[in-house]
Amino acid sequence: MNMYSSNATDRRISLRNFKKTYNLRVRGTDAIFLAGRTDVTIPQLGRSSTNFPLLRHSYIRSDFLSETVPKSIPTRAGRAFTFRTTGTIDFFNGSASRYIPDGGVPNGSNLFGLGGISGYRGAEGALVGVFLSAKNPATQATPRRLNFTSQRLGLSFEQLSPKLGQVFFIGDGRPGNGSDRQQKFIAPPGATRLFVGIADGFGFDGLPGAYEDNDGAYRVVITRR
Ligand SMILES: [Ca+2]
Ligand SMILES: [Ca+2]
Repeated sequence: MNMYSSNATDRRISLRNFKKTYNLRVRGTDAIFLAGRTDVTIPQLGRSSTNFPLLRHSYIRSDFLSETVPKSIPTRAGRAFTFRTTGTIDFFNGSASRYIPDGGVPNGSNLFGLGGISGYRGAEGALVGVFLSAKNPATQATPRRLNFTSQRLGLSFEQLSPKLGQVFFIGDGRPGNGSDRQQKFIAPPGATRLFVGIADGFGFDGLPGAYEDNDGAYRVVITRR
């Protein structure tokens, strides 16, 4: 093989690997606080487990669902992500109110962190993400939470560089106000995985949990560059 064709092949491969698109379905029960938690087993509804860290309702209804582990895609430091999202989630199953990926009340959620994954302030029930290394986050310090209320980061930022373990707002991936632009999210040093899921709690506040009454899903198309 001559040098020219070898280089051309290498170049094609690197270009092909550069941009990749993933289609994911993020369920209302995909608990972002369980991202990377290989030490946790999700107990059946009505059962308990000493190492299960999420709050549950004190009662069970026939339409309740077990919490689920959020999905992840691979990354490296410095990769840039954009998102296209659709779908709705009902956070109180059977209620008439369905949330879109940008979430409900914009400043309504005020959740604590858990096991190396930060808390979250911002829109209730929005699509959120978290970058992790290959380690179980519970072996790491819980980082400071990001604040997406209108007084702080808001929902219309152009670009965001969250740290490892910091839960971040994604929403519909666009800054709003009719803009066609896509918001850009940059993977931090040490990142090997991007998880997408839901930040829930009773009243979207306090300790994470209250996932069992969440119905529906957001459809998410992720582009990694
Ligand atoms: Ca948005
Ligand atoms: Ca709920």
